[in-house]
Amino acid sequence: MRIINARLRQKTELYTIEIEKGLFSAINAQDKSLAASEGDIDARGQLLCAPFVEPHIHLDAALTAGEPEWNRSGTLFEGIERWSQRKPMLNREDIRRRVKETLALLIDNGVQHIRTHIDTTDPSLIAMRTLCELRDELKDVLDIQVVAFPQEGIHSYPNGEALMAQAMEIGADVVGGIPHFEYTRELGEKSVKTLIQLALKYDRLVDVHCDEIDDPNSRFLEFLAHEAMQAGIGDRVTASHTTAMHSYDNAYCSKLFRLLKHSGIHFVSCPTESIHLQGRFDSYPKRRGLTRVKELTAAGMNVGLAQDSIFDPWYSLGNGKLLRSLDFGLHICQMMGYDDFVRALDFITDNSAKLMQLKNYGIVEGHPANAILLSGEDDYSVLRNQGEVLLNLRHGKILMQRQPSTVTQRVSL
Ligand code: 17E
Ligand code: FE2
Repeated sequence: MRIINARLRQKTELYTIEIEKGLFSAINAQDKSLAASEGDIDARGQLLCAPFVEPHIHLDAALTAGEPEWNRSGTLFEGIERWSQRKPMLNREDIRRRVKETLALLIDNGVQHIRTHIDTTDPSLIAMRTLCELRDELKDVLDIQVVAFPQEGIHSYPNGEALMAQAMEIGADVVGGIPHFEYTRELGEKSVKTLIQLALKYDRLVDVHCDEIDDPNSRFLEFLAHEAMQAGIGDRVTASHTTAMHSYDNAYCSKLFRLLKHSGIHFVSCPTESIHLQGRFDSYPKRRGLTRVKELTAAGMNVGLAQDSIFDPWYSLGNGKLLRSLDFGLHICQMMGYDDFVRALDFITDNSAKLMQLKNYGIVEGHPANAILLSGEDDYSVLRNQGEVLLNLRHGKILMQRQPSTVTQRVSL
């Protein structure tokens, strides 16, 4: 199998890409005299890119907005309350149906690698069991990392710590946490210690909802980074949201960045979610509440962008399009320069692949033949036109193909 007339990121010439036994077997600048042959996929000069990576999404809650009640205040805290009303109604079939429907949206939008936070503050752990089951069942179609996420706290929820350990036994890939939501600062710190211990014991990655609040005094990030550094696992740790960093004093932030850099931890920001949930206790001016994506990136740290929610108690829009999250993120963080645009897709591809520690990611000879074809020639044009995903290819097989939309009629000008 062969893909011809493909453009690759950061390259100007056209490429021919050969696929054998599900792997990229040859990637070469295209000979001008090349003639198409039967069975070729003709990329028509469009961008062939590594699949999009969704490093932070709550699949257990997806498609439950309004059940049984809508989040009317638009705060994170009301979202947690609404979700706790929905939790007792969870069952395997309900979860499987919603998760599959959401995964279909993600596949249609070019995603093949997903990290999902699954709530462990449920004595039945039904969502955890069901997601681990689906992860294994669907491994030929998607890579899914399941995070054991204690939505109502590790030390502020009955048996919270035991439930986390149980989730690790069931097979969670990543240890989560929510220190800013624990009852006290002390319990928040204790929860970070506990989750790092769990990660060491079970040899898992870490991804913490950290300081998702506008409180400038919420400083669990420094604690997490330090604990990760002390344990020697900084590269295996991600701090998600860190929205309080938006409100930190610049002097404190400057000192904090030194530690963050030394620790080697990664970051995830969820632009649509944070612009919606944060700043809710402000009148005017209203804080944007996104973490400092621009400054973290400029300081050489790794940040991925994510959707967080699709039609759930926290966020009642969302459609699987990471290009939309990217668009919002660049605007809100004022990353609107030429240099930002020409590498923009890093935020929804390589950066997130790195924090998820994906192996063999990228269009490289010998790697699994996983790629998407985007309408647009490069990062800039795909971003500007919110390019469509025309093809989603995994191990050389087509997961999804779409006819590009075309205007069929236009007034003469
Ligand atoms: N739970 C949470 O604590 N924060 C979020 N942004 C979502 C769920 C979506
Ligand atoms: Fe989240």
